[in-house]
Amino acid sequence: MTDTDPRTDARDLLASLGATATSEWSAPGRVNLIGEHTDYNDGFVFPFATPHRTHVALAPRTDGRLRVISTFDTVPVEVAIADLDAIFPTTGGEHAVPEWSAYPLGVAWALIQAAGADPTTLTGADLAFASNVPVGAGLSSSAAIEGATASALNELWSLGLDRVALAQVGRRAENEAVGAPTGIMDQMASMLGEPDAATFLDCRSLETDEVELGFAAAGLTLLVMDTNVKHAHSTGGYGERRASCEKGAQLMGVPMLRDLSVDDLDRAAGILDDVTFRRVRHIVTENQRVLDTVRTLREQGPRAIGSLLDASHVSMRDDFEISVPELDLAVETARGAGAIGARMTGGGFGGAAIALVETGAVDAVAGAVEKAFADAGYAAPTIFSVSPSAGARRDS
Ligand code: GAF
Repeated sequence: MTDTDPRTDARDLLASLGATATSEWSAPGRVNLIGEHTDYNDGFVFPFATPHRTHVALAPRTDGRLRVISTFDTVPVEVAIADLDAIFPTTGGEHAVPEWSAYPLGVAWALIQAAGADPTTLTGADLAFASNVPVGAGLSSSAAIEGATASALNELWSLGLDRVALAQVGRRAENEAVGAPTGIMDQMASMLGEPDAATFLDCRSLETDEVELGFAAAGLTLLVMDTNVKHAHSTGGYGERRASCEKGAQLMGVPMLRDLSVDDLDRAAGILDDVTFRRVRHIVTENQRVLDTVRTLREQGPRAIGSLLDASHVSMRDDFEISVPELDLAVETARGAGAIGARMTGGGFGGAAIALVETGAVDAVAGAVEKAFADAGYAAPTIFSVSPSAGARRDS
């Protein structure tokens, strides 16, 4: 994350390679309002794009090579487009290129695969990246890189893929080039975001509906409380949770946990061991909470969704066990200070929580959370408000 304007930073970085941008692109991070770990179970999610964006400045090359550079690592990485097949797919995060560059280069590889393009015919490019999406905060800095890269190269190479196809390209890069076994939510949110709306996504059909949130009109603000506890989904707990879900579906005799409803939970309790049952219960009830949130928003407005956000957090804390003490403290303190509802957001094991707050109470809630962290001896959280923003786009 840079403090300066990331669009200017990306352009300047490209200039430092001796290249001049012919196009500039950006894609946002995302906040998930509700629906956690449901995406890879073919379920429902309800994210929105953040105002934080990753920018890429692009200059074509004549030699069939891709060179990527970013403000995170100003040593450029250069590969021949024709060699991408030899680098990807990779497994277990073992990259032949530095980890950050596996995101844009993996997207280039996945784009070529998706379009069935002949790599030897494709124009090379220099791509320079800068971002103000917080990294490791559960706000999907990775989908922002993927969305910006996919959009830029899709046009450079005249591939004509639509936004959903570009989201699938981003997910494939993340799964097979970076080695993180994630679902499709983040890439869809980053590609499809619209101001003042969240994307209600059915992860099985990939059908979407943009649902107006109306927070500002209702006098509400959505706060992000980044605990600054960093996480990564290419290692550890994320993959274990995914494996538990697959085990639960198999033992329950369904293709995916999406195919279970709350009416199946009694039967599940008789079949599954305690841990697998609780993992399954989280997914089944979380899917229902997404549906309830969308319906409640439409019928009663945003003030009525607080208890659904709260219940989602409890389910992630107790059943799915992906929260950490810092997230629980942020959520409990925000609620105690008057938030309408609060929950951790994203994959968990660190990252950020969100709180829906009366706009007039923002300072009181933020102050209470900061004080609680100081009292607990935790590093200071980073607290800011977000409003739903536009998805990936060409900026010039
Ligand atoms: C991460 C993943 F990338 C998403 O696909 C999703 O599973 C999320 O964690 C949890 O809801 O952001």
